[in-house]
Amino acid sequence: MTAQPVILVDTRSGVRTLTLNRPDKLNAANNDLILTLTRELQAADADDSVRVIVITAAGRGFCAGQDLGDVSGDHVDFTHHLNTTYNPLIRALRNTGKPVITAVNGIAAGAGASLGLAGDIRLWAQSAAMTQVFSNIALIPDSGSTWFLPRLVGYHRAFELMAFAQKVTADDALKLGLCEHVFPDETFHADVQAYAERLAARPANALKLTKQALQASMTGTLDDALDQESVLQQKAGDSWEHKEGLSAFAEKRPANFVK
Ligand code: T3D
Repeated sequence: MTAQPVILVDTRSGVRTLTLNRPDKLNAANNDLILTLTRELQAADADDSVRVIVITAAGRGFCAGQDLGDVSGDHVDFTHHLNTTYNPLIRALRNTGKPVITAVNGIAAGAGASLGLAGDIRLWAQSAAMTQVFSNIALIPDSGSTWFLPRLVGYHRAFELMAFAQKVTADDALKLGLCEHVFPDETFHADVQAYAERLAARPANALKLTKQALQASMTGTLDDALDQESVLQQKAGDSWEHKEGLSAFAEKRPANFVK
């Protein structure tokens, strides 16, 4: 029997969808899945036909975190493992200039929760949930959760969610700012595709520069941000996209940002 690919790849209307495909294990992450997803993110970043990247998953789960069947032995070299698997994955996701949508279709646990939080836009299915499950096995949150979560909900709520591995439902995630939209389960993947296609029609260069400015602002001062905006605005203003936007405004028609 041929082994199923751990990541399914599909491209439609400028949207590259990467689907985690270990549904029997709620898409728990083994090395093959993490490294293949990282490579596919880098490939999507390098492909000019791709304007938006979607990460989602097959079956009822999004990602149950580290595949616990793969963890054995008296001493696991966690530092090495994180530095060679999850950390390059989260960096590849954050470093692409293309918008990344994490489309959380079901339970997102442990490193799967971190992956779900790492997108530029987070879309959740109504039955999705997130749990910072790490403390259940006496580990600390990793794969970026200690960075993402307190910035979204504040230090104290992040600590409580982590300490008790509390499950956050989609409705609560929306209130807490852990996702931008919640879609019905029945239409989730179609709704995500439609949303991604709307995003793909937006000006790609301007969005890339916007991501750059926003990400730098997370660690800088207001003065840094003002300086950065003045440099990046020049790059945006010199683009064909900007000329098209101005022409469309003057001609009272929708702008066409897709060449
Ligand atoms: O290695 C390093 O470098 C450190 C990195 C760590 C990163 C991490 O992610 S640590 C956290 C690891 N993940 C977990 O601890 C989560 C374990 N799973 C759960 O707590 C629960 O499964 C869920 C809350 C995610 C979902 O619960 P539920 O009741 O909806 O489903 P279930 O029945 O527990 O799971 C369904 C199947 O998936 C089941 O298999 P079976 O019995 O039907 O054959 C279960 O064993 C499997 N599964 C779920 N999570 C994992 C898993 N198999 C392997 N690894 C998993 N993480």
